[in-house]
Amino acid sequence: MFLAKTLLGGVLDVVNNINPNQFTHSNPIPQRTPLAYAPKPNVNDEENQFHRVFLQLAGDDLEVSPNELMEILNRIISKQRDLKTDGFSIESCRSMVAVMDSDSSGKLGYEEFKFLWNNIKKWQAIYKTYDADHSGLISSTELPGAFKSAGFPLNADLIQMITRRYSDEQGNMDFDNYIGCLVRLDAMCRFFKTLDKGNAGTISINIQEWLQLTMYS
Ligand SMILES: [Ca+2]
Ligand SMILES: [Ca+2]
Ligand SMILES: [Ca+2]
Repeated sequence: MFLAKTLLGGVLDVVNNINPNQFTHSNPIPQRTPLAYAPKPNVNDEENQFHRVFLQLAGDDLEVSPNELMEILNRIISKQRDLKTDGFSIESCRSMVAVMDSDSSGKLGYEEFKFLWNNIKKWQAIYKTYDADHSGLISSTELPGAFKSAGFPLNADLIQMITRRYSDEQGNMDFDNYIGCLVRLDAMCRFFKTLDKGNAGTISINIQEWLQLTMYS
């Protein structure tokens, strides 16, 4: 009981001294548009090209499953020599799909996937910029700047907690952990904003909502 209280106290402390309005999370994921799969004449080449790539990756069901996501991400990062990673695990891909799955299909449709993809591209550029010593890893001193640049100016307590969860014993975060962490952080901030309707900085949720949020993530 004492331990539980202490742990909860620690979490509450962390939560109390941050201001959610400082965070610049992504906009809401666009709702599924059934005709979005077919290339449209009025969109640019880049969009059409992305459509084609998506169709290839997604296969017959037109959705990207956690396994398909893992395959794509690992194929791409294996070509990036300046990023250190031990590869995306199926568990981290399941988690990313869960927090991005706005229509609860269990997989990523076109809009959901595009949303995730654009964020990964943006965060990859930040990773390379903030990897000041070119170690291929984000060290504990590089981390605050990188996360701030991604839109999340975290306080020291949160940086410490994130390092404990996502970095190795030397305090280094590799690329797959970094992306997994940011996808989750961004999604959790988005969920918070959705629930914080009056922009008060606090939310009230019941056990059902809490479990839906935390167990499918
Ligand atoms: Ca598929
Ligand atoms: Ca989905
Ligand atoms: Ca580094």
